[in-house]
Amino acid sequence: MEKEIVKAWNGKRTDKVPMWLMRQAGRYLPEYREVRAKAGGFLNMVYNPAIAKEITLQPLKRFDLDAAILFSDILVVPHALGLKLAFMEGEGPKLDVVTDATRLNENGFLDRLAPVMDTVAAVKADLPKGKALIGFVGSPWTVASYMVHGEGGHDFALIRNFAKLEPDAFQRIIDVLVRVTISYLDAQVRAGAEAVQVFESWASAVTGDDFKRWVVAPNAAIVAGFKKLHPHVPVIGFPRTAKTDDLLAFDIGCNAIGLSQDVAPEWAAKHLQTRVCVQGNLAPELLLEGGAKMEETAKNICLSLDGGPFVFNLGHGVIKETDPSHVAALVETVHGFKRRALAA
Ligand code: 1CP
Repeated sequence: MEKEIVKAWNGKRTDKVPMWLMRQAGRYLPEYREVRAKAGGFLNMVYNPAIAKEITLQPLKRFDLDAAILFSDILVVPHALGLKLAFMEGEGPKLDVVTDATRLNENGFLDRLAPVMDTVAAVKADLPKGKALIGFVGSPWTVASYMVHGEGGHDFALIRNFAKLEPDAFQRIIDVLVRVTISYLDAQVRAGAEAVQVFESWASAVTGDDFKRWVVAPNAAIVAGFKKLHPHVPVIGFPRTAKTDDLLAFDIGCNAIGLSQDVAPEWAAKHLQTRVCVQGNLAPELLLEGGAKMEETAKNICLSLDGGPFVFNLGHGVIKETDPSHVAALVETVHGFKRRALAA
């Protein structure tokens, strides 16, 4: 039987509103912090299937969420292409700087990610009944922003400049990322992922024609390549903070579109939900705050998107200072939401 959340991603309006939360596994959970302290570093967790499996399942032990998302990171892709990667406590990721695609080593790419696929298979084997497993990747533009800058928390000046001054060299890097991303998504699905999310977290760093070339085109190529291999596995696109015109241009064959909190749900109901499932979009700051305002806003999002296929989520990841009891209250609010009967 098709799981409820998978049905929703596939475009059906479900009886209840299914939900998961970006960064649902992570530093706001004391059990995550405990494992992290013992593991001695983020990458030690990501490449250890027993630990990564435990962390992936931690939020489902506490909360009645409808899906688990693989515990990993978007930067394992450049790492598996041979770039040095480190996650410094409190500083975010550091990566070798690359502006020349010939430095990327595609040979053995998937072999180096074998532990991640082992995690997927191990989680799948132990997944509670009715829950789905989400695999994911970062989109080429977002991943390339870390490769060109060598770190997170940057201002996109270097990548914008590089794309403008050396579009052919930049295109070659994007082309490698498109290719390996399709094979990595394929491997995650073969290992057991039931849906995949493509994170274009930095979509709003480009607009207009640049958005079309560096955001829309590579994502469209990934979705098309993936759909050839897995026509029935839902793809969720997440072009975070893209402007509404750009969001419309992002209609590239994804089954669902994830929305950040800056998009009005009423707008999405009218312009997106008629064609795709909509996923989103409570502000993580409201989850941090908790209480009546969070619950009212969550209900209003459910009401606005009640007319079609809908999966509840945040507009971005859970903030690390969030009290886990707020997550429990949010799950109760969303799952308690009564959808209206639609005229047949
Ligand atoms: O414990 C720690 O200190 C590490 C914090 C952390 C975690 C928990 C990082 C470092 N990555 C992750 C896990 C992670 N990353 C997941 C796991 C599944 C889940 O959602 O529960 C996922 C899907 C990601 C994806 C990811 N990594 C994105 C896309 C989503 C988003 O948040 O926009 C991005 C941009 C990254 C890069 C990254 N990894 C980690 C950090 C701190 C960052 C952001 C750096 C920056 O600000 O530029």
